Amino acid sequence: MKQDFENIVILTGAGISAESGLATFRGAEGLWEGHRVEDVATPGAFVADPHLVQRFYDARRAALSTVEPNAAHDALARLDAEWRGELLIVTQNVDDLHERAGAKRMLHMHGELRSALCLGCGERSRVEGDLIEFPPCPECAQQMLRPDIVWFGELPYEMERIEQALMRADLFVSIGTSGAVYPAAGFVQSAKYRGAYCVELNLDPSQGSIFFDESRMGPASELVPAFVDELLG
Ligand code: BV8
Repeated sequence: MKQDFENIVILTGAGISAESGLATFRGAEGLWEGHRVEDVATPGAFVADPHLVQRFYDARRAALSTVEPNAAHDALARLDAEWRGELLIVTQNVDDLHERAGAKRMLHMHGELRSALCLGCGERSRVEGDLIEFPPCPECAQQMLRPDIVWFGELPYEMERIEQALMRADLFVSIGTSGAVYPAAGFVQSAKYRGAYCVELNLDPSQGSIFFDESRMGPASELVPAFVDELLG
């Protein structure tokens, strides 16, 4: 791998948190924590059965206190701290493992379990416990808090900031994602189009593997620390 990179964009997906014990989306038979994605991760699902959806996200939020960042999260946090050029970690994950590992230059394009969105006033607020009881919004006191998660059919967060970073990147790294969901799955094509060197670190080839200059297969906890060592040379 050439070494004179300046500006890095890193896209992460559920695979980077798998070794911490959090389920990925495309596990056995396409069921996700026992649910079909369309039954729990769409605005229609929330309208149809708000309690099912709240319970689904309450359970995943509660699970955060039972897991820890793994060596891959730690390696990216080290890279974030030591990399003198531009760096942006764009995670599709809604867990808090990147920030708990110490990552700073990062964003959650699909929202966060630890955040709630008020359907009354539109404010986002930190949430520790459950939303199933519809607690009052800290901003407007209305009891209309939903998970602050970008569901299918909803616009991901900070797309402008992501596009800007992709325009300036000379290295794009995709870690632990199947490349199944857009717009995230299209970032490699944007990066490639602008001449970035594109590397994929994954347990098995993603749907966009053909767009990458390099695909390294294996568990993130092994591949990512080694890759960061290479970059920090
Ligand atoms: C939008 C939050 C428009 C939920 C998520 C056709 C073309 C283009 C788009 C579409 C289309 N048809 C429909 C669409 C739109 C849709 C889409 O892409 N659908 C897909 C199914 C085709 N996209 C959307 O709806 C997006 N919004 O398009 O908005 C718009 C425009 C204007 C105005 C309004 C709207 C929003 C999508 C966001 C949905 N929310 N997450 C939650 O978490 O509860 S998506 C969710 O699945 C993830 O966030 C991620 O983005 C996606 C894929 O999951 P992965 O993270 O990749 O995980 P997965 O299990 O799939 O793969 C794990 C990988 O890790 C595997 O490759 C595995 O090999 C690897 N792995 C496993 N273990 C390890 C490992 N790797 C390393 N080490 C290990 N140990």
